[in-house]
Amino acid sequence: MIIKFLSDPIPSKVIGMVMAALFVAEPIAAKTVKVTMKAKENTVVIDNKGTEYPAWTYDGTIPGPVVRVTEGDTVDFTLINPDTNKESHSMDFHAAVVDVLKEFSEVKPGESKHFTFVAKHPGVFMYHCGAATMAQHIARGMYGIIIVDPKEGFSKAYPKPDREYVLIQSQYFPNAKDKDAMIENRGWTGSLINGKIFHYDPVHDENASLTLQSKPGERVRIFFVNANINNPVAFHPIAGIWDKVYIGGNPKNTLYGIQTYNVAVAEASTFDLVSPADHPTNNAIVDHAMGAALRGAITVLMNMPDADPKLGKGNNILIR
Ligand SMILES: [Cu+2]
Repeated sequence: MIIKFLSDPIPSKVIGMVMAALFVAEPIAAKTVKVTMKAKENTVVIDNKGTEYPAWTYDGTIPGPVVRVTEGDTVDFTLINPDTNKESHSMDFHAAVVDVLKEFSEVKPGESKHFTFVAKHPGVFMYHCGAATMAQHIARGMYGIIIVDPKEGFSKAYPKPDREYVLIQSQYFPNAKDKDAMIENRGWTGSLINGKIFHYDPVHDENASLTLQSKPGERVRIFFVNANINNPVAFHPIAGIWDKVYIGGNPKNTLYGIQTYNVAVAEASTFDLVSPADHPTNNAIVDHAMGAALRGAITVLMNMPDADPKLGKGNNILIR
């Protein structure tokens, strides 16, 4: 009977139904993502020539680790504050809807804190330490990004990018103890991009060895966080136009053909850039506020045929 059925010609309608079923996107099952971070009061290097700075960090680096989940996932988070630290620290995920006095409260040295939240809104969000004095805890390095990918996945409105990069900008205050300067916006001498002044800009810094890379014509998606203490960022791709800007990183909030997008303090948004396909080009992705650009907020994106195939993919979206 079965053999007979298989030997019959399969009606084209059945083939059509099977093909349709294959191409209907399965809703992604929500999962629980465990994230553990350790507050560290450690020295980091804040420029390409090796200048050291007494930072406060998540897991030892500025910025902290990239957290990436899908809309609907539960984030199961633990913050460890080792007894070797001097300060209390905390975690404030902007992707969470919880109780500031409970989940986000300070954790003393020698203690740890555990909480969970559901990432209900797709987008890109800042996370940071909220322990007093908050300006100092952020300025000294306790911030990072959480990406909440939309559960619908990619679509015509939110196309699959060829490369993805994280850029997080912050103000550098060389006097790590001067909280008043941080609050009053005095004495900042650098703009950090992913923790370093002119991190990806060999044009303005002879010690810089890294750039962002893509192939001509590729869609490059930038997840950008403004982790400045006080200043907005005029985010602009020199020699390009943002093909799309997803405000807050949510595809439902899409702008088209934007030259400069003003990113508020603690705002994060997603930016798509598509270079000409027929020849190599370069972009300089800047904070067009000159006081920030010339203090370090310039990132070179090279669009060239021999772009490193590993950059902007997998774990290489935040280049260190
Ligand atoms: Cu802290």
